[in-house]
Amino acid sequence: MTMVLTHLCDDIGTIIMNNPERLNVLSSKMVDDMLQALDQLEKGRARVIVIRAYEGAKVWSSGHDINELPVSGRDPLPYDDPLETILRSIQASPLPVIAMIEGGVWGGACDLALSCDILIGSPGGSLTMTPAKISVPYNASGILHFIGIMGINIAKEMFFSAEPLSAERAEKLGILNHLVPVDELEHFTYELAGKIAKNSPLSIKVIKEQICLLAGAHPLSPHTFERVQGLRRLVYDSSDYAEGINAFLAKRAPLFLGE
Ligand code: YZS
Repeated sequence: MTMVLTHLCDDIGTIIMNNPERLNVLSSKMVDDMLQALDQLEKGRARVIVIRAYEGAKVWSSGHDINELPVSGRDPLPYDDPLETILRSIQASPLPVIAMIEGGVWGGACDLALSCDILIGSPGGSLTMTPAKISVPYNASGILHFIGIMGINIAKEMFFSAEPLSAERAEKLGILNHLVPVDELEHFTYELAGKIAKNSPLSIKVIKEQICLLAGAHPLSPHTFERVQGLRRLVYDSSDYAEGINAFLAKRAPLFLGE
């Protein structure tokens, strides 16, 4: 039985985490199903993806399946851990991914939400980082991820206190892009997704990867610099680039072909 529901409508793909009994715990089965859904949507017509929980969820996701954490002596979050795999897949996806968040987000599910490109939450929701609660050291890529998004002091408070960070505070801190009343959350999310879906997929794909590469805050290696230049050339050499300019000048909607 699949743990996710997948939809595609108007070039917007949706992945619904759908395991109410276990509060959308990120078990290896849930992650496998999410990876399949992501792959299917990336290969299809989707131009933007929304990741959400089932309707009315009080818990968006309860994080890594604690039952699957390895017994002592082994790294609880190794590179090939299912949770780490889905985080990298979302970050590396050529499509913009929107996290539509209602309810509580726990542990590794916070990293999952933060791996999305845009986060939209609603009052009453929260983000709680729990490694210190179950004596998990977390991991370098995850910690760097939190520092990069929320700054060192908020990251320390989240990790050290393991206390919920309210959606209201997360929006003030710029962690959430938008805070929307829960009864408007779906409409707001899909309206924004629709606007993104109308723009140049090639340009968005290339800008997303450039942001990811440059946000790494490491000195640019020659390889990274040349990769960034090559990505940019992909777009300004494309017919979409000419189409975008011609459509604007002709005052008509662009027809982007992704090439
Ligand atoms: O008792 P049953 O069998 O019905 O199962 C319960 C919970 O045990 C289960 N469950 C989980 N099972 C495995 N791993 C989880 N993360 C997990 N969360 C929940 O789901 C059934 C319903 O849970 P209840 O506790 O009865 O529900 P409720 O009283 O509404 O409380 C909901 C919360 C989410 C507050 C509560 O379930 C909870 O605190 N769950 C643990 C949340 C957590 O700490 N997640 C982070 C796990 N760790 C990680 O993601 C990383 C390794 S790290 O720690 O590094 O961030």
